[in-house]
Amino acid sequence: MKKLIPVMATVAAVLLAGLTGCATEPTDLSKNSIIPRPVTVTPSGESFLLTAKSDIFVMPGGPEELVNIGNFLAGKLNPSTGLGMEVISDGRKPGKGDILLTLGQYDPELGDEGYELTISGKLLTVSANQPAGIFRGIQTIRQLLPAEIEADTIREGTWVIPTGTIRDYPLYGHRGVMLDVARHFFGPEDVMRYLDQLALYKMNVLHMHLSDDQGWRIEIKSWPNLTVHGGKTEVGGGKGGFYTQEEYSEIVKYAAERYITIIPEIDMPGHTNAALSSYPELNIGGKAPELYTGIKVGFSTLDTRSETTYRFVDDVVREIAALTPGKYFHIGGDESHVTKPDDYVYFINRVQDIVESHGKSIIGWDEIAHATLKPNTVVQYWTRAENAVMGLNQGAKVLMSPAKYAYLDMKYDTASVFGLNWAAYIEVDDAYNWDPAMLVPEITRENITGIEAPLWTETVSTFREAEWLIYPRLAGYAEIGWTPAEMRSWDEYRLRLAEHGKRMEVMDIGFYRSPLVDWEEVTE
Ligand code: TNX
Repeated sequence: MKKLIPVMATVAAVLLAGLTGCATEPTDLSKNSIIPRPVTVTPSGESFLLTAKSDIFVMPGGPEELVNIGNFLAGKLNPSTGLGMEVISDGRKPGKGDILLTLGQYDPELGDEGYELTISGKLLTVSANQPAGIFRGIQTIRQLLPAEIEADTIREGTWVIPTGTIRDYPLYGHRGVMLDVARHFFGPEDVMRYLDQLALYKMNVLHMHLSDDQGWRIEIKSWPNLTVHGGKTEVGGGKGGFYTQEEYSEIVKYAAERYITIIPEIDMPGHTNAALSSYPELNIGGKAPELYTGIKVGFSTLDTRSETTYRFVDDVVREIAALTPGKYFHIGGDESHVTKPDDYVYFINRVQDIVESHGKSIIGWDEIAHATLKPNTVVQYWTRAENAVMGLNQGAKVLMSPAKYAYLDMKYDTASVFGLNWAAYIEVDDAYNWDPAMLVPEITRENITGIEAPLWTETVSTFREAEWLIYPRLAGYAEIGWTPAEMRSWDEYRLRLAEHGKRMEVMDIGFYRSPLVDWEEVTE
C-alpha cells in the first residue's frame, strides 16, 4: 500500500518534469528563502530530487532521539508529497534520493544547535553535534522545498532541492517568544500549534505568562482555588480556563520534542489579582478582591510581609518546578506599583531563595534588578535600560525584549485592528531593523542571552487573532536571534519573507499582509 500512492505521485512528477523540464535541471542553492538566514551557503549547481524511493536513514546505533527526529521529518514530508518515506535505522545503506541524519565528530563551531547540510545529486546528509542541531537542520530542509511541502494533503510537485553545503549555527542561545495566557486563555491545542510554528523558525524558548490580574492558568494542587476561582474568567469576562498539571506536562513534552524549552512565569508580587481574589489570606488586610476583567495594570500586590505569602510562593514554585525540566523559573516582578519599594526588594530577595531551593535559576522583568540578584540570574529588559544595566552590574545577563521593537502586541500602524500602541507602532521593517547588541551601550553581545518577543493578549481572544499580531514579525525576531547582525538587511530579508507568505498561507497562518512586502501567492 505504501508504495501505491508514491508511484502515482512519481509518475505525475516525472510527467510534470518532462513538461516543464525543471526536475533535474541544475538549481542554485544560494537563491534560497531560508529564515533565519543561514551562516554559510555554498552552492554546487546540481539538484537533489525526492522520489518514491526516498527514505530517511538514521545512523545505526545512534540515540533514539534521532529516530524520533526522522519520524518528525517523515511526518512533515509524507502528507504533501505522498512519497511514503520511512525511517530506517537498522544499518542499511542509503541510496539515491535518500536523506541521512547523522551525528558527526564534534565540531566546536556548530555548538549544540548548529548543523551542516551536505546536499549532492544523490544524497542529502544532515550532520550535527547534538540531536538539537539535526532538528534545526531539518527545518532548513523544509524551507528548501516548495511551500506546498507544508500542506497536509497530497500536492503535485517536483520535490527538488538545489545541491551544495549549508553550515549554520545560532548567534544567541535564547531565541524565544512569550505568550500571555492570563489575559486571555489559550488551550493546549493553541499552544502546540504555536510550538509547531516556532520550530520551523528554529526558535527554542516558549515563555508562558501563566498568571496575572485577570486569571491564574495552571493547576496548583496545594492551592486549588487558584484555578477553580482564579481561572474562571479573563479580559472581557469570557470563561477563561487553565491547564491541569497533566496538560501542562503534555505541553512541556511537545515542546521538548521540538527542542523548545518552556519557561513558566508566575508574575509577582504585582499582577496578582486572580490569586488575591482566590485566597483572602494573601491580601494586606485579609480581604479578597473581586475577579478583574479589565486591562489596567499595577493595582495589585501580595502581602510581602506575611509568612503565608512565602508558604504560598514556595508551594507554587515547588509544584511548577517539578513539572519543568528547563533551567529557569520566571518570577515576573514588573509593574508592582502598589508595593512599597522596600517591600518589593524584600519580596524579590526571598522569592529568589525559594526558586533556588527548588533547583531553578531566576528570570524576572527588568525591575527585579532593584533587588540583590543571585548568580545566574537573567534580567529581561522590556522598558528601562537603567534597570537592565543595574542587573549587569550585579553580574546578571540580559534577555532582550525592548517593548519598542520586540513587543508582538504592539500595533503595526494606526489602522491595526488588534494590539496596543503605548510603546510604539511596530511595522514589519521596524521589528526587523534593530540589533539587540546596539541598543544600549552597556548591553553588549557577550552579556545578552538572547531575544524574546512577548505577546500580551489584552486585545486578542483567539489564536487566529493572535497570529495576525505574531506573523510575520516572528520570522524577523527568529532571524535577529539566529543570524549574525552583519548578514542582515531589510531589503534582502523582505524578498525572502515574501516567499514565506506562500508558506504561511499553506500552513493556514493568519498573518498580516504588510504593504512593505510583495507577497508571493500560492498558485493552485
Ligand atoms: C506591560 S511588559 C506589561 C504587561 C502588559 C503590557 C501590554 C510587562 C512586563 N508588563 O502587563 O500586558 O505592558 O503591552
